[in-house]
Amino acid sequence: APSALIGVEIIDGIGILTLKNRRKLNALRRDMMRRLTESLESFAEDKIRVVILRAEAGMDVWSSGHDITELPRPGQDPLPYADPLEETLRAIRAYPGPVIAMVHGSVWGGAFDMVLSCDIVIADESASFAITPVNLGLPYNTTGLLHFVGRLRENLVKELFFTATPIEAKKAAEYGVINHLVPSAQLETHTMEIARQMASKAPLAMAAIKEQLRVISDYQPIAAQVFERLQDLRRKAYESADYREGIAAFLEKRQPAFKGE
Ligand code: KGA
Repeated sequence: APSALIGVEIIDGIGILTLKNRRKLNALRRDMMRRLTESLESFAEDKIRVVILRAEAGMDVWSSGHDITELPRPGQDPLPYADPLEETLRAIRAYPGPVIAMVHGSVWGGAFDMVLSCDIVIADESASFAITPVNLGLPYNTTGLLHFVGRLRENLVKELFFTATPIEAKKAAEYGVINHLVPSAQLETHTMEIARQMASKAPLAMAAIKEQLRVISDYQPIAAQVFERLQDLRRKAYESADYREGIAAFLEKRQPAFKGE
């Protein structure tokens, strides 16, 4: 059952959402993303003030990112507006209270975007972060790039995207991906402490501040012509043989050979 792949609990008034697709290293399936979005909506209705997003205990991969087997086939935009992962990112960003990412293990692709969409990141030494669309030949979406540029320095964003290589916890903390880097044994208690502290503050003021910050950081006007040019660049990439090759290579468990066409 899809709902079994997402844990939904409320502990001490804190909403806790747990990724539990262990067999596929928490690949972000569509049904899981719908469940996450719905859970955030019901937490908001129940006036849950703070949410923690985590992976099931004992996993060394926090999430392997977008479920690659569910990516729209080559020739179609891989990250359309209505993609369930995109909907979840919007739900996290619009949640009327803090959403804390609690990270143990490696974070890949769209899961990194999800972590950056949270308000605060608390992680241990096992955490690492990679954004990997160039391993697949996948043209990332403009909104997603804005998420990275809004949070991180541009030279780091470029290094991450162009190498698709994970950065380790220490460097991630240094560069501001992680708010608090704590020993593994303290990850849960430290995260709950910060969650409780935030939950004791004035929720309406917090919701207003979060929404203002969201609108300010989303406000990046692009002329229609410019946006259409960017879409053409993206289309050229997702209609290419390389994107087909990138997906095929992952499914066949081999290295891709990219030709630039
Ligand atoms: N989607 C679907 N299945 C996945 C998956 C994914 N993202 N990642 C892993 N799996 C499956 C994998 O096919 C295998 O299935 C199982 O999970 C264990 O993985 O058992 P099966 O049926 O063969 P694996 O590879 O055997 O484990 P590992 O050797 O321990 O390696 C772990 C990592 C995480 C390093 C490896 O699985 C990996 O590289 N996964 C892909 C990571 C990634 O690049 N994700 C980004 C996805 O793209 C994305 O989010 C976007 C939108 N993007 O980047 O633009």
